[in-house]
Amino acid sequence: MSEETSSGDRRQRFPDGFLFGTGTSAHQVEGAWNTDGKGESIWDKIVHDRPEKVADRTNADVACDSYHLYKEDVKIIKELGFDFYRFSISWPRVLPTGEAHIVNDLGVKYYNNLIDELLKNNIQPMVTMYHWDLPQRLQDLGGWLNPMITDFFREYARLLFKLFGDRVKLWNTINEPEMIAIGYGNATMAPCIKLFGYGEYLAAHHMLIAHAKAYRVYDEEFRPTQQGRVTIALNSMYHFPKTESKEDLEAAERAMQFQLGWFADPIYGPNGDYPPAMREYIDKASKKEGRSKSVLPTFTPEEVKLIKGSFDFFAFQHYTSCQVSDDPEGKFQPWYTHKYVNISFSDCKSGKQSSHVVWLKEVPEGFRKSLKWIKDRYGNPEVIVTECGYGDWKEYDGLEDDNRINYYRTYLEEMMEAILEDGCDVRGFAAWSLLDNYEWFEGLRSTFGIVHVDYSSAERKRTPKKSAKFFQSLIARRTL
Ligand code: PNW
Repeated sequence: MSEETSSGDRRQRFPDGFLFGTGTSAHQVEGAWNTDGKGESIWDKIVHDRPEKVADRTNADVACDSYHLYKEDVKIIKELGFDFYRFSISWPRVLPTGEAHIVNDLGVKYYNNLIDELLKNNIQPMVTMYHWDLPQRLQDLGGWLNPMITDFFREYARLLFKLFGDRVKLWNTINEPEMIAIGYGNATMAPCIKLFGYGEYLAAHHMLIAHAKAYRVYDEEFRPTQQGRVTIALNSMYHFPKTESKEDLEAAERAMQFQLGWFADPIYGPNGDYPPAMREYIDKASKKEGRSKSVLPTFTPEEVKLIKGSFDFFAFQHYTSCQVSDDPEGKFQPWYTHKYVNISFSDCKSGKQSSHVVWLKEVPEGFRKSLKWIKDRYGNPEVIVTECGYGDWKEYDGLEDDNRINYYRTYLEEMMEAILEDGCDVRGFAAWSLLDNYEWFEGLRSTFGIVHVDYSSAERKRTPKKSAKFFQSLIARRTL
């Protein structure tokens, strides 16, 4: 066999033990929004009160109806051959008021059924505790701005470990804290609070502490007997510099620190603290704004100890990349608080835009570079890619979803390069999403599923797309 062939083969075969999964989240698929004692979440409330915020004015009252049809979902996951299923637990379904002293037994029963059904079919559950659907009552108490939330979350986490930890061995505490924080800054996500340049930092601060408290509860009370693994799920784009100038290179690195480093540095970094670029630029901006104190909070020494190292692996979520140039003036740009950067999606180097979802440029090499960034910055932690996927407006998506297949193929190729050439320790990959589900303020307009859901049928008929078959054969052969 020639060398070229053997390296070619090597490149295409996934490492032994590599795990393939697929994911959904509670609000996006379950429906049954007020069934069997479930409490109201902030997403239930906002789309009911302000339907004009949703692209097609739909809500998730029924969604994919997975609350009733979960057995069908499991059957499809099994048929496609996935090793694990990443789903989230709706906090208000288990604890209608958010506080742990009032448990909704029927909600607990639903998740017990789902977990048991998965295990019966040899599919490992990976559970996200919080995928954005905060109990509305906790929001009324201030949500993630109120420091009390860190204890509410710890008690919720403790209950989940106690109820499900005998069978669930992979846990994500919080899904994409950056996206949640944005809901307290520029209001593009529930709870849609406009405290731009302040609220997002405070919400993020409490999420980091809440995550760490949950992690420590596991360490102290459950790990010895349950032996599972716990982490937080962090999203990031890759930020390419616009030019090779020193300023743009620094701006691109700064933007990585501001997005991924915001949450990853305190947990995975050596100091248990926010990244240096955030400290420097936010402190500087706060001064410029005339404040006596920075809007970026500081951790106490006890909090540093709590947060630093609160992970068992790195759960990474990636979709797209962007292009960054330096902005010395730091002009106002929603999303990019205090970064002093200009960000552009449309200009991103080699990216291809086949999707109508504006932020979803296909830049597969950005995936490889992100994984390398994680390796270099955090000492090559074990990574599971917990979300990556392709969506389009539903009229352009369909059962013959070649664009989605191309996206997955090229992204997975780059992931293999990261593993084999760059030495990144990537152990798993979860396709987002199993189903065409409720896409937050996009409503049902854009679809990310590898399985089509027919919203005109009461039974929400599920039909695997071509991309589902792509995964089926990929998983069967463990080869690209
Ligand atoms: C994910 N980006 O968020 C969410 O976790 C899912 O619930 C959602 O359905 C999915 O996106 C598709 O929109 C993202 O930076 C966060 O490119 C960040 C990015 C993309 C998606």
